[in-house]
Amino acid sequence: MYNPEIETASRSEMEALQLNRLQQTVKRVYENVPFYKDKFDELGITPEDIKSLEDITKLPFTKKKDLRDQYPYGLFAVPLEEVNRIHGSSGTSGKPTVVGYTKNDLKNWASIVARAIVTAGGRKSDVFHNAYGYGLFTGGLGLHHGAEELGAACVPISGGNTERQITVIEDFKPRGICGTPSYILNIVEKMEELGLDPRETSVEYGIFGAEPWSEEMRATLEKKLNIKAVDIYGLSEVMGPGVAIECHEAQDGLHIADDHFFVEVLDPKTLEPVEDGQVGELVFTSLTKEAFPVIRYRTGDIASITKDKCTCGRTTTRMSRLLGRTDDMIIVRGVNVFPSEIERVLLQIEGLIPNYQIHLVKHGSLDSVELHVEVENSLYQEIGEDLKHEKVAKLKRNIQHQMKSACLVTMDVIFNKPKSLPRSEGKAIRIVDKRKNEAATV
Ligand code: DLL
Repeated sequence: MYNPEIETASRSEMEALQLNRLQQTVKRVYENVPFYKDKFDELGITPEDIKSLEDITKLPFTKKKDLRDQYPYGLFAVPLEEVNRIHGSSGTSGKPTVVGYTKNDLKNWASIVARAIVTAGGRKSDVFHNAYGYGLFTGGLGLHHGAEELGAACVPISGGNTERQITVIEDFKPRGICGTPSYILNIVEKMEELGLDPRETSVEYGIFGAEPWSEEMRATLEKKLNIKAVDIYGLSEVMGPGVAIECHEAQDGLHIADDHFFVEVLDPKTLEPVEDGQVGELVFTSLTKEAFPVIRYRTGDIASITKDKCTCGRTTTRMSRLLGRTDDMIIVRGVNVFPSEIERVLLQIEGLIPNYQIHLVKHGSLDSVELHVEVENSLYQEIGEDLKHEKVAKLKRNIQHQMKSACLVTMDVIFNKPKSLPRSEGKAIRIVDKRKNEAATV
């Protein structure tokens, strides 16, 4: 473990640390961010009212809209002179949401990510191939400074230029790799196309996240690359990558860095807490951030948590793989469908390439779902352009049947040639909402 004292602390030790840091954070925002001061005043509370961790429920929520309204610097709790780095996340609506870090914040973030890399099975001696995009997005620089803090040799290749990625992997011999699961799969496909065996590379573990992915996608990546793949979670508003990560030992839930982030799981409708183990919206309060503290940030991400000790020995809170987002749930004729459920089912079906898109369309006044899938090379060679081939019809019936039993919705299936759907270099676009004529990244 990178930081055993923290990672195996007893619940009461951790809660004492969290309370102390929460009180400091609340004081910091009250004194330095007019937006929060006004909200506290409206609710008639002051920092002194936070006497226990349970008192967090007295505090107001923060939402993405608040970040947009305060664009660009309205939620910063320090003057710009003290800000050392600025990141942003690209919203669908044009302007990015802006977040900032002091020197201290960057130090903390680097050590959180160093801890995360060790949790994933990384070591100081590793060469670490970083295929997350460098830029306003927190993925590239977040993993970069974590790897460097650990003492690993970070290869800052960023996303894109896939053939070059392959040369660099072959020549630099990384033990660890990170990127979005869809982009790593894209690299794997390219290797196969070039006649290389992805199982033969030096890579032993992968740190994948920043977009929804399923257990089936994990199985695919682990098999194709002969590696251990762990899930990393984070969001720019709360810090960036490293808020939580799976351990390579158990791969059973993502360990949250409890000493820096306080998590609540709430029913997204009532905003009441749900029991541990129950699914709800993740809400995070930062505990150490100076430049951009967030109070009860509603992530829109859906998961459950457990405080049970993990078999790896860590005692930190663990969150489940994300089940979806409150805003990406597809509602088709009254039935709720999570895109991740669609992926789970699709990736188990033989004859398909693990790349797909979900198109939401309107037939008359009714919403329906079109699944755009690619047939596997061998099948394509057999059927050619004949999409009416009996084998295709059979595959279609099979997909529709399995989707109907898993998601309770009949979906149309559109077959495509191998490698004809878009490939991602970062976050994949899985849902195309043709009802509104726009693409949504989820
Ligand atoms: O995606 C930070 C990150 C970088 C995480 C690299 C992991 C690795 P944003 O661009 O602000 O930040 O997007 C955050 O992405 O609210 C989730 O909906 C989604 N997301 C992040 N990690 C995962 C994951 C980065 N492991 C938003 N599984 C979050 C599913 C994820 N979704």
